[in-house]
Amino acid sequence: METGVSRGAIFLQGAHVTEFQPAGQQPVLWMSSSSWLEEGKPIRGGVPICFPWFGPHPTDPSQPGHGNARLLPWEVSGAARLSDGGVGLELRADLSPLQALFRVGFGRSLTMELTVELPVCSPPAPVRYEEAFHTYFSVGDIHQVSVEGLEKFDYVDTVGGRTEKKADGKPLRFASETDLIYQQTIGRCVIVDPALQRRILVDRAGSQSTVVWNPWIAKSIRMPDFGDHEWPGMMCLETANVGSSAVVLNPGQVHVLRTGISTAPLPKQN
Ligand code: TA6
Repeated sequence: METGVSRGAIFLQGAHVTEFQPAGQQPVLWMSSSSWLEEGKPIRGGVPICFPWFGPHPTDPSQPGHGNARLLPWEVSGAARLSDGGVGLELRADLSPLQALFRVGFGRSLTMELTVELPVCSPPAPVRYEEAFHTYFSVGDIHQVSVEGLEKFDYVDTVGGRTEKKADGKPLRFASETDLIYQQTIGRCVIVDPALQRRILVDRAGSQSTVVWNPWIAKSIRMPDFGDHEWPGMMCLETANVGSSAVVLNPGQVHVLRTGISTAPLPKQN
């Protein structure tokens, strides 16, 4: 959809946002040119909604990676004009016993909100789930990119296993396959992209985990729905609740995961 302030696109499958481009700017989200766009197959790029689990299913290897919500058709339950001239949409999915409501705003910024409810009439037992906005960002050159806002958080490096690593106080940079899970993260992250002369600001609420990913060369080649030479132009920075930060709801409880994505120029070099 095209409004005066931005253009955006969303698939009913997975309530999957595939495009967000503020007026007069470069696209903010990245999509692989090799992505499948077939019913029941995951879309490579944009914002996969990982829910109600993240990564491999905890007990059933026959289940899809990153949950089944991104493979199911969601139902549009509302649409509205935003105060800044953009468009907002609301989509629902029944992942019993959990009920999911996704609200997206295609305005001057991209806003996304996942509300999950365990209905009060559910069996009297808590339900644990994981969730992530697995957002693929478009960058000019990953070798020049740095990420601010994670400097003071310890993390787990999941490349080749799981290695606990201490915060190093420096902006994150990329020099090889990168797959990091930060916990207890709060506050804004900033993707600094000198090649596109911009910053991407990622604000979060209701999120304790942040995941950062770039597949680099070998993993890109291994993925049939990811172009072999596309990795320098993308990175994932995911607003999430995964692992030790998974959400637990009792019947009648609700949890909301939110993110707001906007762009800004690079600070002037003095
Ligand atoms: O978020 C990082 C990650 O878990 C990576 O390990 C990689 O598997 C990526 O997600 C993509 O997962 P997908 O199932 O969409 O291919």
